[in-house]
Amino acid sequence: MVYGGYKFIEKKYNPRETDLIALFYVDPTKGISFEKALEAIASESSVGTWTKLKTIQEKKQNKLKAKVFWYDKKKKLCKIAYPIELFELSNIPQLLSSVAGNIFGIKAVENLKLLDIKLPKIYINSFEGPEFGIIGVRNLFNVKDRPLLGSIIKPKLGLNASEHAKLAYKVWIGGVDIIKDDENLTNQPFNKFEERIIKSLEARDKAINETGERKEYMPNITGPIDLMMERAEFVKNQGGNYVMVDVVTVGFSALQFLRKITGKLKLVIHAHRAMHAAFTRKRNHGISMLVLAKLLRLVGVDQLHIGTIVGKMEGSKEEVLEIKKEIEKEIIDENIKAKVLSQFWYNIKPVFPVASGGLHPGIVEDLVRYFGKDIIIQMGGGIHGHPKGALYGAIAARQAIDAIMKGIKIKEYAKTHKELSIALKKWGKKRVK
Ligand code: CAP
Ligand code: MG
Repeated sequence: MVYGGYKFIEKKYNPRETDLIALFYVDPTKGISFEKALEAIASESSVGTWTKLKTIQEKKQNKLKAKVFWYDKKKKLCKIAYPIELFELSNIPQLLSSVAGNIFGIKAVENLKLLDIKLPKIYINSFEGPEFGIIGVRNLFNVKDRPLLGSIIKPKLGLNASEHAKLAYKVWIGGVDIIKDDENLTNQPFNKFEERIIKSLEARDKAINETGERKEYMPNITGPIDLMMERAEFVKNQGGNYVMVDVVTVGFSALQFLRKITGKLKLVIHAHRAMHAAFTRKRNHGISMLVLAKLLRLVGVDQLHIGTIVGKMEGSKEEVLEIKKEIEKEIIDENIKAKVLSQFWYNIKPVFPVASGGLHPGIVEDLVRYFGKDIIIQMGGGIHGHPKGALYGAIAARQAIDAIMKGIKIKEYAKTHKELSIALKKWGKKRVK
């Protein structure tokens, strides 16, 4: 089978250590054979086009072209090895333009999903990875062994800066460790960025003094990179230790630049993934959340939303737990059934997984059963929707975590903790649909 003059299927090819390997789900267009579709994908994502070229000798291309070295027609899966010379080290946009670019639009495929990418050591080593990672964040809070508790100020939009800070203070006093802005709150006329940061950090410091616990605030600095740079510096100058970024909407170019800034300023990056589901959600088309999570670990976010299994956002148990493994572990074994390639992470620190979306005190037991204790559990409505208000909601959420840490069933603990008992009366242990 030849496509554009070259043969890309080479089942005898044995990938080199330095090759980058991509795992795809491939659904050929009606009338196109599976092999033809594989040829078209390998060609378009490496060196070829639709016709044979007169501009380069075949021998040279054979060295540089992508090779389809494995495929399973029944499962519609294939592995493609790309010589590392095709990529610019420490340049994620260029990587995506290759293995996640034109190929999604070629007529030879009806559907195409990039499921995983195995990154070679030379590529991994061209990135810094997280500045803090799980250990660095735990040291910041001096909390070594329990899940961290976060809250998102709700409503998403509508409060002014003073109301935002006052609500944050209540939730910190109630027992929450970290408070974040919502993903679409940045600098609106009713809640100006600088005023919110100043007032919220004052509230944070007041809560620290009154509780004796470390508390942190994650301001959303999302915007054009020059603005994000200014905002990161402003947060640092006001005594902040975190920035929150909507990493998909700002894009990898801005994120790679921002990572340099936060490295110098020693700011923790909390990565919100708003818009990811536009391309991760469909089983048979797009780019997996696993690939997105790997690239974000590589660039160096410290905390990343990975899904909840039990909350309001989609994400199966298998998929979410594979993502958790991928951002935490140093060595990942290949598991084709789970559509995961092997991966070494060398000296790239682990990223703190964040579970958020439709969570409330009644499902904290489920969360810890699935995720263990290395998890940041974030509640928006599950705290701000408490019948007795946000302070009670925060107390109830912290009581749920305290119960787990004491090995007491939440229902039992609620008998002697009224804030938790009111939350369970309202939401029970049900999963938000
Ligand atoms: C959660 C949240 C988060 C989502 C993000 C929201 O609020 O603030 O943005 O969890 O989803 O706006 O929905 P609630 P994911 O606690 O009130 O649901 O973590 O899947 O990216
Ligand atoms: Mg949100």
